[in-house]
Amino acid sequence: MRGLIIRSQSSFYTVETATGSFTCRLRGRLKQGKRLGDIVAVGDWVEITPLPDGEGIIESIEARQRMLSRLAPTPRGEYQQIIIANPDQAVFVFACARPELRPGMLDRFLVVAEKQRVPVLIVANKVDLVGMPKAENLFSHYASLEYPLIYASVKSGMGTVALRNRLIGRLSVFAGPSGAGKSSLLNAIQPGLGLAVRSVSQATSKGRHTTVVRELFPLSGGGYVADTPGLKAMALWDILPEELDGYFPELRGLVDRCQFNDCTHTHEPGCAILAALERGEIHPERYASYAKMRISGE
Ligand SMILES: Nc1nc2c(ncn2[C@@H]2O[C@H](COP(=O)(O)OP(=O)(O)OP(=O)(O)O)[C@@H](O)[C@H]2O)c(=O)[nH]1
Ligand SMILES: [Mg+2]
Ligand SMILES: [Zn+2]
Repeated sequence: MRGLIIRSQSSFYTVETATGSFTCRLRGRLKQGKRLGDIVAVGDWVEITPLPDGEGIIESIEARQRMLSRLAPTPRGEYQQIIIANPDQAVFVFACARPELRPGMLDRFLVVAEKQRVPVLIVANKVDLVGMPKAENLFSHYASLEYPLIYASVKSGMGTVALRNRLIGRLSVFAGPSGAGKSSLLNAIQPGLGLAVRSVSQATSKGRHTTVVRELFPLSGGGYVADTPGLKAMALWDILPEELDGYFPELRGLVDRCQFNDCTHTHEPGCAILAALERGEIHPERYASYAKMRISGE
């Protein structure tokens, strides 16, 4: 029987199938051998053998389409921790004000999503606090990079229908600074949902090693949402300095035109990116984010 892992708690997994949900453990042989990463995670599709009393055994795990993961250094080598398996999109919620937008933080999130090949949706929330012209001033260049962008206000109701439509039928992982309005948006979409997510993220933030998603919340129209515990998941940094330009959509098409093939695009002569910046073809704040990450190497 095929099912989706919607919750994990120590070595128990809740698997949702066409005929209900089962509390499952992993078949012993899946745990054998040298392990350099998580075997299974929330968001994985698995094959189970049902047992009486709503229990079951996970027999096999389907290949993942994609995942958010991090490499954690251990004495035995790098361990791949899976934050969530098979997300259809990462929804980055940032406020126009309260808290003030930190573009560098959004750019870091976008780089991580690009690296992990997870499609992105940006939500610019709290438009009511600043008005549309200011909101567009802050966010519109992300839309020109072809990131889908929704302007929203929980207060006025702006954008909540559009957001709901983008969530239905998909597995979405939410992230963003505390106070940006993730829980409020989820409540606007489905009453009680934000509260459910919030109580879990508050509970897990007390734990020490809780960077992974523990639970998917179903949407009444189909699909699931997950909250990332705090910002830890998106602050992960396994990116090599020389690959960074590939994770900026507006830079990656230009690098072939730089004079030096090891160009860092920070000071070199004949740099196509610096020239494009000079011509006003690259947003200065985006370039500043790139340069900061490139120079600090994190
Ligand atoms: N003015 C205004 N306030 C909002 C809006 N959306 C949320 N808020 C308020 O912002 C505060 C924080 O909202 P939350 O939904 O708890 O933010 P969060 O992103 O879930 O924060 P964490 O759970 O801490 O990560 C609350 O007081 C909300 O009422 C909005 O569109 N406009
Ligand atoms: Mg919240
Ligand atoms: Zn260059």
